[in-house]
Amino acid sequence: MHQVTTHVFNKMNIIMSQLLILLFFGPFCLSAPRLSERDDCLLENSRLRETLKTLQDLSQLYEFQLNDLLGNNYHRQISNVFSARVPSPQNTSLPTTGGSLLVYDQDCAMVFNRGKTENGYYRIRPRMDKEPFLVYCDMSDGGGWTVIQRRSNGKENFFRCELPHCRLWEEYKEGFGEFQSKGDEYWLGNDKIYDLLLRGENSLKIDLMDWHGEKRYAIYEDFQLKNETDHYRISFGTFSGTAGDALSGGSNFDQQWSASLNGMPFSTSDRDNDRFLAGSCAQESRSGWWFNRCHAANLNGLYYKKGKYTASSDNGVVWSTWRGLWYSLKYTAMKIRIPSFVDGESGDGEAN
Ligand SMILES: [Ca+2]
Repeated sequence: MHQVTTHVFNKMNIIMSQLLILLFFGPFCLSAPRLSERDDCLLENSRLRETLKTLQDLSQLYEFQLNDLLGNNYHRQISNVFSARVPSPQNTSLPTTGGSLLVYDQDCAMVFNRGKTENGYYRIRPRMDKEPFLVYCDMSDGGGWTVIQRRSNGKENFFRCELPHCRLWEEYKEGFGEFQSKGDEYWLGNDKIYDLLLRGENSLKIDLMDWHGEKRYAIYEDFQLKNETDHYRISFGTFSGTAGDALSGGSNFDQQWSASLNGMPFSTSDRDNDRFLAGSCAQESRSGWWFNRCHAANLNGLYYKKGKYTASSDNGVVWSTWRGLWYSLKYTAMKIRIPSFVDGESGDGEAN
């Protein structure tokens, strides 16, 4: 705790000195005489103003962190997810010259770092060469979580197959669902998730709730996807949480051999990339997901409006290490964030 507080203090001092330098030397260009130099100065001033704004935002963030560290005793140092890492100013991409003044945040952490700490839908743009898009930002749990998947009421069909033209792969690639109100369900889209994760190390947190309102969560460090050529192959690091490590297939070796999703490609009913030779996991599990032979977790499965269900295969919204394969959950959210600093003791997310 002491080390982290000192770290934040040091960061604040650096930020403050950078701010002072900018305030002293920023405006000198305004008196530049010749046109080309004047243009250069205007550009330089514009750049400095953006840097100043970024530093002010970071200063505000560090102040928030410091207050939080001083005021709370629940910070944990075991996991990287809770270590004191925030983007440094030099890593923050700044607009270049002229052009559109509309600058989008690259993810919900950047939205949060700019002081927008309300839950809700925000337009983000992880890549400048692609269009911005709406996403739900979960500002609880320390804030800044970009939500890539939500289930809460069963209104959205996650088995998007209308015969004879199943376009499941394309649907999961592009994303689907509603992006308006808090309860809306969606899959953000494999390309967008890939672009978000490409920007650096990310943690995945999965919030779950059953039909009695009981909540659990699972955190995976270093969550990554490969690109479409490699079928959005998934990988993840250390697990922590209260729901059990279902993405790794469960506790014993046999289960892990058939159900660990680490290193598995994404499958849909029109693209069978699983290891189940006799059939299609995605078809059986009514889902687009990463499958082995087949799974111990399938959060894109069929939404049953009750907990326990019966079916020819385990095709519900399943997290087997908590409620088993034959219990379909009421609420799920998958959210990603750069390793950051704050964690609420409950860790339950904002399941409604
Ligand atoms: Ca197969």
